Amino acid sequence: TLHEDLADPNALRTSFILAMSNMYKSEVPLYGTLVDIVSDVNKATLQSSLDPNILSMRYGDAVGPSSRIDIERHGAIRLGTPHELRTIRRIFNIIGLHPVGYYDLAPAGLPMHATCFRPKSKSSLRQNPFRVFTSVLRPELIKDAQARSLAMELLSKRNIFTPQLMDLLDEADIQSGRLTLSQSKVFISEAMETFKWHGTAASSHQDYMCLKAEHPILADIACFRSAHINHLTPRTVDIIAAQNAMEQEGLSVKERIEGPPSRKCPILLRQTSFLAIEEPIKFATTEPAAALSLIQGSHRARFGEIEERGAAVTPAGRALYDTLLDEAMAAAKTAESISAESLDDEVAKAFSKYPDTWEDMRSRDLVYFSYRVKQHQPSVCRGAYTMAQLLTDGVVEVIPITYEDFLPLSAAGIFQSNLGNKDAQQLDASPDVAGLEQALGVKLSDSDELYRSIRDESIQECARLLGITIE
Ligand code: OOG
Ligand code: NI
Repeated sequence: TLHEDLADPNALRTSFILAMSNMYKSEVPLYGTLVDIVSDVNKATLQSSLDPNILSMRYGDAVGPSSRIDIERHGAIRLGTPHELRTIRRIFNIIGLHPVGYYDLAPAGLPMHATCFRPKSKSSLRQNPFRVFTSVLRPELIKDAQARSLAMELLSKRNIFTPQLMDLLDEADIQSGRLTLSQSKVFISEAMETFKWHGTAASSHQDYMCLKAEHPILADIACFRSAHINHLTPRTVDIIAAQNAMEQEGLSVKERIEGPPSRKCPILLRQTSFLAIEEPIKFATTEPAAALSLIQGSHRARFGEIEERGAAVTPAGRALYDTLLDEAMAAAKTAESISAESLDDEVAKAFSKYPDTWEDMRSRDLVYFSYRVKQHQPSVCRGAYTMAQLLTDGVVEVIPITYEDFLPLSAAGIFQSNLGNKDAQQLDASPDVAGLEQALGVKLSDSDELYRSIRDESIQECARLLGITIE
């Protein structure tokens, strides 16, 4: 029957990211350099740290026989319309990626909002945690009416999906969201058309310049024939070592590392990037003298990025993170601007108030942990226990749950440093979760619920294995 040869979304995700990685490497050769640097740093770091316990606490899923780190990437795409977003959702569903969380980009001066497409379950995350930061234009936030209608007109004319791809999406709809193995091969190559770089623009040079003058992001979205993958980010276990290695290779690295400061117990996400590259692009021109010809221009949007992932934090842990980061920003702010060095100093100072041992963070419920029964645990009698008791008695051990999402402030910093407009004005707009969900055609998942259920399931599993109740 049909269902016998439906492709597994997790396996398909791996083929998909390999295809994307190869394509991006050929488009942006520096990405290949970056992947090599990160892979060398990861190997050296994981081999030099001796204590396997410290390793697995510090790097979580990145270590051990089923390590996912070599394959782990995140990408970013910027979309123009609700229809594009909904179609992207249908594509990603086939490779097991689902929209999680809402990111408001208006405070960063961008007329956009975003979600993270990623796997949701523990087992699919373990197999391949590929995620894509997917932003979409909110035209109502474009101030200039002429630029707004130009962007809308260009977007209404473009089609970033091939007809074969659209057919396969319809097929998947009647096969419970899956494709057969032979359909999958076509699917991957057709999907790459949506994400690859097309050498000719979808607009004239004049229109490009007009949108760029209003906001560089508008030109990047509306003037192209595809949702070109903006960057593909490998995960490093030591971002400082990787950053140093990038500098040694002569890459012009962004001024500072975004996110929390360096810590004994890493939390959330630290990121840095090298600056966007200038890429040649041909534009149609509307000038009569040059009728029907193409003129050579260039575009700067795509860049290389690396990230170091730590533990996922609870709402309390996140509130403390936000408060301390705000405190540091306020302290570092002089009349005109914030310098990278003074911000780093202030962040380090402010974060001395963030507990930095796993046990402190666990007892104050700042971080999500998963629990497991120790290999050689003392035997326990039936009955009811508290988790604290089981930990003290050495029956159960904890491992921090890796943060699988993004940080909007870091995203804003990354966006801005690469668009070259540092002094972006905040847009005065409220978030529009309902609008994003309507465009997607599904509800957004809540990342806290996902982390909580991974934690709670691990506790139930401990209780089951030990034959006890845990309260
Ligand atoms: C997305 C920037 C966000 C990250 O790692 O925070 C991002 C973009 O530049 O389109 O990728
Ligand atoms: Ni990124």
